[in-house]
Amino acid sequence: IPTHNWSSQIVMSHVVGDIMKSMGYTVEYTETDSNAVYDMLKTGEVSVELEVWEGVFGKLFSAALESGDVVDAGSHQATTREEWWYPAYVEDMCPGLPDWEALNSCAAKFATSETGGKGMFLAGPEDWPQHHVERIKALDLNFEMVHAASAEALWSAIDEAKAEGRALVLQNWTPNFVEAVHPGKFVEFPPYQAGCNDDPSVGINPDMAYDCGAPVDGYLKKAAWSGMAGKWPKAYQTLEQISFTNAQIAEMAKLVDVDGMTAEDAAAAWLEANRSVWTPWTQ
Ligand code: TMO
Repeated sequence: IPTHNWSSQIVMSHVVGDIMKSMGYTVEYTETDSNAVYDMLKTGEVSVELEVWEGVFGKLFSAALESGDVVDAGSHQATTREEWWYPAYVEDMCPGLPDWEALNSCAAKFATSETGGKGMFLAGPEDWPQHHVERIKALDLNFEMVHAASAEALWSAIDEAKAEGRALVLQNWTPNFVEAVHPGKFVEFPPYQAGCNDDPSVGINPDMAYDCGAPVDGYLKKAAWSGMAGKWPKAYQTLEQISFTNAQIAEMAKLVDVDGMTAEDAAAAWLEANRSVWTPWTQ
């Protein structure tokens, strides 16, 4: 079971691993890049991926399915959104938000020493391929992308900006613990439509792709190595039944990012508190 660099995915991986262990399976965790994992699934080097977020990984996942070596093990109940986001007080500093067109008129307020006169967009780590640079170009935004080194660096940037009353727009997503802790909103870009990230003619810029926002009710899927169902049929059956809600996933993130638990302890606590949710999946 591969783990990545955001808390809900790590906790969920341990939750599912512990469920598989309760069924008698042997489980090993391996920390991997969240892009590379789609190739690792093709060879069975990893068996599952528990959080395939449409906005960031949809393209990689579709390509992996086409290879025939990766299968779609179904969707979680949760729907997802991964998008530029700002803490609520920023709206007073940049009237017109959450509409994206407001960003350029206040770009200077988002500027840092790193970005000169341009606004800074603080993106997540490099292995979350969301094509922000392409979008900045396609929508002619006076912004420059800077990568945060980790998810934790995104959260401390919110705390620092808040303490200093500075404008900040950064990568965020839902479900996440952030919504319970920091009031704020996603930027409303031109709505996502099929093809806008591939076909220049689709979307408001006739010459460029990526001229749209991320899906607002994206899927969250489970993926598996195509050999899993044959090798461990019962485990695969359980994987197909596993389905977490937005609230459950936000809670998994909170146990680590707010309560400071380790992923292992968070998974154990979650399983203990939610026995009636997961035991039917093992039957
Ligand atoms: C994949 N992520 C939830 C970090 O956008």
